Amino acid sequence: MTQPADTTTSKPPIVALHAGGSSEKWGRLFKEAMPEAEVRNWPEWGNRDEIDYAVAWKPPFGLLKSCTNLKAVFSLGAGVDQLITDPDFPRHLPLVRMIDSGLEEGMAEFVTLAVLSIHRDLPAYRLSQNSREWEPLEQRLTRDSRVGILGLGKLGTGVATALSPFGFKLSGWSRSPKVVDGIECYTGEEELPAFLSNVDYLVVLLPLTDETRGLLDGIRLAMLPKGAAVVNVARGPILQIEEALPLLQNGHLSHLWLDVHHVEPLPQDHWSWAHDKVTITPHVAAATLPETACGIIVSGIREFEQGREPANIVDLSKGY
Ligand code: NDP
Ligand code: OXD
Repeated sequence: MTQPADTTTSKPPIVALHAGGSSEKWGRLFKEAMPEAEVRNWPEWGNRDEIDYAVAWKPPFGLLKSCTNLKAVFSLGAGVDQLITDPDFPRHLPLVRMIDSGLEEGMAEFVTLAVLSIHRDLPAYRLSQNSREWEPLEQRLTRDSRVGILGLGKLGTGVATALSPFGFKLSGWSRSPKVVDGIECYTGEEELPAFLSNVDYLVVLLPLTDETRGLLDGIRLAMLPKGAAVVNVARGPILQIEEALPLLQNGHLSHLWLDVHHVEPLPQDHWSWAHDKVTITPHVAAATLPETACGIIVSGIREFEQGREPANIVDLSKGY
């Protein structure tokens, strides 16, 4: 456990943002939500020793270490691998991850879209359209189709809730045992083969950790029933994409929907761009929107300032 820093000072906090994309909007909304703070937007971080809180998505390695008096780091993502893989990440500090209704809604929407698209053969119809072929395919019932969610956390359970009204058979896999109404729950490595062998559409929503990196190798993917599809919206390195290729080629896997990739942006020359059985999206399943997320971070900073710890502190020993 991290110790709450001595944060009970009267000095207004200095908050440094490294938001990537819409940083101007983040800066503006942050200043509105926390007028008492001094908000510094990257690259204008000024004297780094003065910074109290860093709020970041994917800062350059070493940047956080150079802020010597930080009280806490806030991840702009639900995942934190992009921060803690920095060998110089200040591991003694509390790291707060993003849990936000906007993110949960976005993910539920996106995975529903992906699963329904595959279930209703949209990728195949796109190919037929490209070659002007009128080729109706046999429709399957949702109640005969099984969706398995790897990772039954905040986003995984939200996805299950969104898919439930469609009538799919739902299952999930997590590290600790769970009982969730309407979801057949599997736990731990020993139950992974049983879980995989009962899944037609596999949704990957695990954090990237030492335990999950490369988890979906050729052997585990082959445990899926013939014709299964995989939707990876977690992190690229969880799926061993080169080991998935032969299974796509021999028809064991029917489709891969890849929102996340080993290298992002996905290199121009990667085979997956042009594969008929692969849908590529550019890591857009669920964005952290400043409109909903700013207030959450500000509340977290205020908790620290009052000598308390906010919820959602990452357990660095588990990596998520
Ligand atoms: P949570 O921490 O809430 O949930 C993670 C789930 O994975 C938990 O159920 C956890 O089990 C399970 N898990 C972790 N390690 C293991 C393991 N070794 N074996 C079995 N189960 C394991 O995370 P979120 O749901 O908030 O987010 C999931 C991931 O989604 C993020 O880490 C991020 O990588 C990705 N993401 C992708 C986005 C995109 O746009 N593509 C957007 C947002 C997030 P337990 O419940 O027992 O702890
Ligand atoms: C996240 C992401 O982790 O957007 O939030 O990938």
